[in-house]
Amino acid sequence: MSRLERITLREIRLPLKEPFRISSGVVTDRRICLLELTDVDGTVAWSECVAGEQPNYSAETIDTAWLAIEQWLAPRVLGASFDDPSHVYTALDRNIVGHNMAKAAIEMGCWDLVARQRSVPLSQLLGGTRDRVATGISIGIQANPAALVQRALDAYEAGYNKIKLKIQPGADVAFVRAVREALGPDMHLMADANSAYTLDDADHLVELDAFNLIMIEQPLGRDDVLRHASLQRQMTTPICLDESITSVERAEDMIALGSGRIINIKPGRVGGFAVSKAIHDVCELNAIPVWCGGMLESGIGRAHNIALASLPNFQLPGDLSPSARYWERDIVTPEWTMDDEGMVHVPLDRPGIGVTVDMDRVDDLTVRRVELGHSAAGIS
Ligand code: OSB
Ligand code: MG
Repeated sequence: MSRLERITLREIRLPLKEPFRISSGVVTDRRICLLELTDVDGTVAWSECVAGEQPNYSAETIDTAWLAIEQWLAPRVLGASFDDPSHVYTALDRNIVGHNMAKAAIEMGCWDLVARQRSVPLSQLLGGTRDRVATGISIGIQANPAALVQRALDAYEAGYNKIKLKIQPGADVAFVRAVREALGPDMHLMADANSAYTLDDADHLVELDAFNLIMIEQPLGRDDVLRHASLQRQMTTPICLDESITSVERAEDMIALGSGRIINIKPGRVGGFAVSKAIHDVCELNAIPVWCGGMLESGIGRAHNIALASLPNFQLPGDLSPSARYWERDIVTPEWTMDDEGMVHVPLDRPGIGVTVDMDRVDDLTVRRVELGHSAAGIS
């Protein structure tokens, strides 16, 4: 990889078409941190930091990530050149605890940069084997079962290959039952609790076994694997872990303990593509299917997710909905769409992430910007 000269950090504000509610909070307007990475030859790459507005999904927020990137992480890579993008994570992780989403933003930007330097699509650089990825939708918590059924019917009509329903105590069994009855037995349905339950709720959660869900995502604590193993022994529905899997080691723990049978890989949550690939590989060896989760990304983060989801063990539809599901207008061209089989196409005809950043739109939406250089370049 040629030397990295500059990282421009930007915060943009992007309003969601409608608020997105999970058990731990609601998002109305996304505050998104974008990274523009420039190498010594003037090649430009992009990435997105998926940290949220509030520390309700993980400890990180856009503000902590901004600080971590500016103060500790960017100086590790600026002015450096790596033999291979898979080495960047190691450099970022040494003696810096946590901040996975901040690390991932830099690391994934370096993968895009190398893909562009080598003139290959990001999917190819990562080892992707698919040219289309099955698309699912994640539907936020609604006020009542009827409202949720309406959303689910709309998603079914739109052609999604999987429908994920956010649940929480008080909005679970009756809500899931109503959707299953409305959509029939064949639709791939799942529920995501975002850690809203404890093991004391096991008998209640077992009631969800009646609805033939393809999985239940993260019912228990965000850092737990032990109690999930106990719950999995009590439920027939496969458990999928999201929040709990922050490293390859946690994926190995899940497999060894039987805490779940599926993993949702979000590259931001685990520190980037190198760790995502390692988790993908360890799961493949152990016959654990994975799928790519989402964090309400703009078209830039979505491009990275889609490239990752083109790897072979991404066997289940990802939370990779088209741009129009989230935004009035995305910040990339072309916008992300799905075909009439509910598949998103992996851009294989262009180097890097495969979409163009709409700079006018980004400039319009930018509320904060900082340029990070290295001392040899005189702008540190
Ligand atoms: O748990 O998967 C989750 C969004 C924000 C925080 C956590 C989650 C989600 C989603 C969104 O489910 C999926 C998407 O980006 O469409
Ligand atoms: Mg989840």
